[in-house]
Amino acid sequence: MATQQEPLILYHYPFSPYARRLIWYLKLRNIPYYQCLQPPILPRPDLSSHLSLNYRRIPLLAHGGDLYLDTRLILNLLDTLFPPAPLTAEQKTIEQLLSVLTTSTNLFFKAAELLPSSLPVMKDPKFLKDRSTFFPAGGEKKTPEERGLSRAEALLEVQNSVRLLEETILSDGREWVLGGEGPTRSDVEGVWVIHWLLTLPKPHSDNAVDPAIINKERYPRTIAWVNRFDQFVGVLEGREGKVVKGPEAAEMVLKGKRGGDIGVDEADPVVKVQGLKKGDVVEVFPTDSGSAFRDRGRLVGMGEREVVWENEKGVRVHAPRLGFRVVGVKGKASL
Ligand SMILES: N[C@@H](CCC(=O)N[C@@H](CS)C(=O)NCC(=O)O)C(=O)O
Repeated sequence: MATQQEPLILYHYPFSPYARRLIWYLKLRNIPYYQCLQPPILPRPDLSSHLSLNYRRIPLLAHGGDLYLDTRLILNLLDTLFPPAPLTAEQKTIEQLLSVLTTSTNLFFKAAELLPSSLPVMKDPKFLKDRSTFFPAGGEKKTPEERGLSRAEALLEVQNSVRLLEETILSDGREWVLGGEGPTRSDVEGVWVIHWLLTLPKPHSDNAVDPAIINKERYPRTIAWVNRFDQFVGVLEGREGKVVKGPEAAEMVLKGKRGGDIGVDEADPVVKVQGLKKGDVVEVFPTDSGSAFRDRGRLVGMGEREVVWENEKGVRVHAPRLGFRVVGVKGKASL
């Protein structure tokens, strides 16, 4: 692993709810970072041309010459580089289960389905075309009735996650998920999807989430917690990362110190079934969304938590194992 002193560069665009997970956490922990702002739709030459990356999802975090994909892996990296106060086993369980609830289920896709057509971006043909192949069901043509039913079911799923919080972790009236004086990673893990929908500007938030279904009379603790969190992070001024342009960011990454030497675990089931070895050419891509955007490189490391490869520009790319496929490219061994 590169050293903690290597710069962190966050590639993102501000209205990405996934990116907010990281920005809030960086600010809560007062971790210094740079930010390289990206357009909300493709192309993103700062990544595709400058760093030879095909992966299309936002956000990404560079740490020296290592590029980390996916907020699940990135939050774990930040906790390795900047260890937080130790948690009890019970607290860690809450944090991890909230992460699973919001990042490893279909909750985000359901919430995205609730984005109302009143939002300007949802009227932008370029945005709609760009996203039509991003979501798993993006290409499906639906009648207005089918769309209405599907949105109703999506609302039910979001409501279910709100009720879960109301009836479990927040049920004793605590201010923050782990108790204590302020929010922690556990709050970030739990809040971001519902915060996204409820803080859309009016009237879009009411169009997204029917106020007759999700409101402070029905879910007083959860709604108060979302508002409390929003206010807390809203005043963490002066902690914004310095903005760097793509070419400057790329130079920092390409000259950055590289880590990622975790070795290839021969006992790993995916390594074993394909007979993968260090240096083999692999293709890696996410299986839940944006799966058409695939990267190739030489395998550097593979273990139960992450896969690491080096691409043609020498960037060490890290992806989590869950939700990503690693396929050996035998016979066609050039990058
Ligand atoms: N599992 C990924 C999901 C990231 C994701 O879906 N991000 C959305 C933005 S919120 C995205 O990339 N949308 C398509 C795009 O921006 O090109 C993570 O945790 O980082």
